[in-house]
Amino acid sequence: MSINLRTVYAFAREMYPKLSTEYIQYGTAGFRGKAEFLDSVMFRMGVLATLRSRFRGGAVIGVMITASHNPEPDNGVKLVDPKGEMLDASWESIATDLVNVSDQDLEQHVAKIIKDNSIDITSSSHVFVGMDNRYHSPRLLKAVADGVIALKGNVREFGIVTTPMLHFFVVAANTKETYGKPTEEGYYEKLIKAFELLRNGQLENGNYKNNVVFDGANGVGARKMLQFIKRMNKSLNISVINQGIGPGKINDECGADYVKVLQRPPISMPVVEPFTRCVSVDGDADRVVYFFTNEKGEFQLLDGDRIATLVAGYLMDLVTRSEIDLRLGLVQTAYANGASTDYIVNELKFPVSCVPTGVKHLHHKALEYDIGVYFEANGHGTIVFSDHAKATIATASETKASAKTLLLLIDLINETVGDAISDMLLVETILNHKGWDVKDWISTYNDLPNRQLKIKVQDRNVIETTNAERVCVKPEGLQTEIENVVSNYKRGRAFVRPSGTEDIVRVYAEAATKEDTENLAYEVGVLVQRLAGGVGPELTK
Ligand code: G16
Repeated sequence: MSINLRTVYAFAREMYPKLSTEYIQYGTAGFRGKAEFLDSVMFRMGVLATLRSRFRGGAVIGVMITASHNPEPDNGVKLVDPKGEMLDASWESIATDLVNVSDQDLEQHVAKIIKDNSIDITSSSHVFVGMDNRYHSPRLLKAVADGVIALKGNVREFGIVTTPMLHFFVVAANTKETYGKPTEEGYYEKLIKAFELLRNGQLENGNYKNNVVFDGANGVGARKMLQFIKRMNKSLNISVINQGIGPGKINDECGADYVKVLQRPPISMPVVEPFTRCVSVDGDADRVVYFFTNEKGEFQLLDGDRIATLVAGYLMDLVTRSEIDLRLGLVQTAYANGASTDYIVNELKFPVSCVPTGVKHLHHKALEYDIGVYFEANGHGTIVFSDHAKATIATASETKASAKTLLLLIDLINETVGDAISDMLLVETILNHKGWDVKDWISTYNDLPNRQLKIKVQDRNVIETTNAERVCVKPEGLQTEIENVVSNYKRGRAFVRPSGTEDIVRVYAEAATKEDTENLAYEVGVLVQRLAGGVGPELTK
């Protein structure tokens, strides 16, 4: 096969010219921004994925077109490496350089990537592409596909799928179907089979009732959940709201991010009995949170920390009962509620580590354990099992029922990345086995009141952090001022960091009471506005 890099330039010039010279940065989960400026980014990511596939000996690389939790006008791209993880950190700067180079320099720049990484450009390459249901996604998908075609790679399009489905397909193909079949049906089949075997005909148990309300955020998760329902043997009654039909916009007043950050139910919530389990996923269905209202009509959230603690406790119990010796660990970020960390360390006696925001960081840390549980407070996470863990569990399952359960759980869990639907089915399984309702679940510990703010600044990169984002090192003086403010609040904790997906600075605060938390968040927000170039309206309490 002969490849002429001139073609890459020709495609770029004629079809995907760079419309803006503004520097674009690889963020927490790839590139993200206003959809109208992303055509050239997408074309170049098609090129990059093809090079990456050749670099990895022809393994399948995934490209997902989505802006996940962001508002409808935004779009973005997530790259999936052969084992289902996010693109290796060492290639993030290659990606950034590639999207920022001018059209004129593109041909030469691609030649340099090929040379620097000793890529055999004539070898085979495979790229899987999927998209969310934003109206601009098909246009951007075509740009990615053209990037692959420009380098004579093989592209397979999956159409509208959730992000975790695309991760699943990539791993399924790269493991020669040991992980599952790389098709939509293969995905549904694997998860539903494991879920129904784990249910074993027991639909209700103790306080556990077999009903759940599912907020699909007007995104692809809603569509796919409807497909699940069609294929499930009535093993769970799921009513889907915010299905993406009609005027509702993706993530607008609904979805996991809205529910978690604003701590309120999504739009279109039907009137339900107090304590009914409700679930919200985000626009590409890779994160999930639970919520309910109590008998006083008060909103109660069960976020990623709650899911992590529920799962960790349950897995530990199964491992103990199976009499096997495996190293379990839990990974969180600075956003984890202090009460959840206390519970994990003091009650569950689980080793816990804290890493920077971004599932890419959590996933890598979790791989250090035999069973690594990772969840961000926003509901993004999964569980990874080492080969040693899988083999040990398989052997034990010949004699122990608890190990048999563990083996089925491995099939239910989408280990490749956080998967809202798989995570939800896992939570439903655990609650069902324990005979728990949300009251039992939430009573395991008391969350500290917490609050997040989004602050607009001129340039969010003036903020730099260290120590897993818990300490701000720039601009100078901001950290000392934050510490001064925090010291006035009982159980106070606060940090600030630039978002890697939105053009804002995030403020997190927690304290002993709700009022203190609101005041602390406000005070820190004002500090950010004053010391980091705030541009938004003045903050009000
Ligand atoms: C992405 C990442 C998450 C991260 C979130 C927010 O989620 O995959 O790990 O927590 O962005 O990141 P930031 O605070 O930097 O904006 P998603 O669901 O938007 O893909």
